[in-house]
Amino acid sequence: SYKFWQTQPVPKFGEKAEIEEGPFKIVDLEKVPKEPGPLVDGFEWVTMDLTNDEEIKEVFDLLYGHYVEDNEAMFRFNYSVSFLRWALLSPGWSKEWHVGVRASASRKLVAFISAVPIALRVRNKVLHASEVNFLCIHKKLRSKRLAPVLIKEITRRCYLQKIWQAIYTAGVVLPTPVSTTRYYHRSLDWQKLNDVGFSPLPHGSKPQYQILKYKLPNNTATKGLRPMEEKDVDAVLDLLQKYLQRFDMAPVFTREEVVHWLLYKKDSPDEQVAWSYVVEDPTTKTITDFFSFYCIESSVINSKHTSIRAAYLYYYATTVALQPHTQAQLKERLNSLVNDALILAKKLKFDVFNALTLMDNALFLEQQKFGAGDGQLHYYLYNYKANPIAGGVDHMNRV
Ligand code: YNC
Ligand code: MG
Repeated sequence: SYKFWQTQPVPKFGEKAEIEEGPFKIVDLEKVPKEPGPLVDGFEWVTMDLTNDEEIKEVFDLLYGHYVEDNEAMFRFNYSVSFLRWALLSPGWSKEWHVGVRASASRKLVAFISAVPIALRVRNKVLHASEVNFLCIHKKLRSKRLAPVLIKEITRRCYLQKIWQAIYTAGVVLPTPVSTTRYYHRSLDWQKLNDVGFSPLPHGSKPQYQILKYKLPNNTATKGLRPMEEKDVDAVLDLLQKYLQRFDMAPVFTREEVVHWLLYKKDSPDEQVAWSYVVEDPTTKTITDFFSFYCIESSVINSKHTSIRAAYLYYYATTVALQPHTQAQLKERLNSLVNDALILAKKLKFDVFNALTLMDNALFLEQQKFGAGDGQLHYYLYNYKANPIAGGVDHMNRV
């Protein structure tokens, strides 16, 4: 098994010895094919122009019908067009990395794979890598070995831009995760989550107990908490970079990336993608903390109209972590920040708040009434040997 992956520059399962970190292979640019490999008859490669409303809508439609589902096929991610613009037109994006496959006759888009650039620190080295995401094949073309063809094509296009490493995440196990995280879910609207089959009624409980359990205050508690603004960018960048030093794997952000990922300008008043908040110390006027979350809806597959609105905890940072502190102090601070995030998300009509077992999340998941989901998220590096990142609690969020 792993007929494709065993041919790729990724670690084999079970290679556990302490290794020197670095690329598996050095690629000779001269030997990188100038043209895409062949596709099965009747299909052709296309480079998508995602600045074009019609073309991004085609990617949206493909993902809407065919992207990631949960294990029981009850829910399917429904990334909005705004979200796709945010995720795929990020600083340094390149059109060549938005790769589609069309049926030659009908022109229908039947498969997609993408990458965006990322400066990624793995321990003490910074990789100029790509982040591969939104690999999707139409359900009628599954199990025909098209995925390896798409992966080889995005690899070729990365190599042509002298990008020799990549990071990607997947729910499936492939050779070999550098880290594994688990999804945790915190109900905001328990009744709705129960109605759609997401949250079963625990044995021996009653709906009214569940509703009471997840009840939140009407107002946030942290003094000086307010939405992040453009004027906060330098302070947030500084705080975030220092905070991310705590972890073995994390992106290295530029100012422009902080503006993009945390303050993304919405296209329309009703389609905001990410929400970011700062805590400004009322006396010193300095930014002491920030947190952010983004929105992905999921379609309820057996229901025409229902979708779940999920907030995903994104980056956050607190000065408590940067000063001498006890675990208890950090825990207390993160719990108040995340409790406020839950309150804000509830006001924004989210049904559930999701977080992974990474960064310092283990310090608040239980106290904030998150429950372990059945999904895992595995992190992978392409063409980079790295020792496993322990615990899966100490690195970055990806969208
Ligand atoms: C997956 N998610 O193991 P072996 S995540 C990578 N990521 O290969 P076929 C995957 N590989 O085992 P199907 C994968 N899922 O024989 C499967 N595979 O070595 C491998 N689902 O291909 C699988 N989106 O075409 C096997 O399978 C081979 O028709 C089988 O297509 C798979 O975006 C898929 O989950 C996932 O649309 C496209 O099922 C399809 O089933 C589908 O016969 C729903 O493929 C949507 C879904 C995946 C979301 C994601 C990250 C993708 C990362 C790809 C790897 C990037 C490597 C770095 C490249 C740049 C390098 C530089 C520089
Ligand atoms: Mg296939």
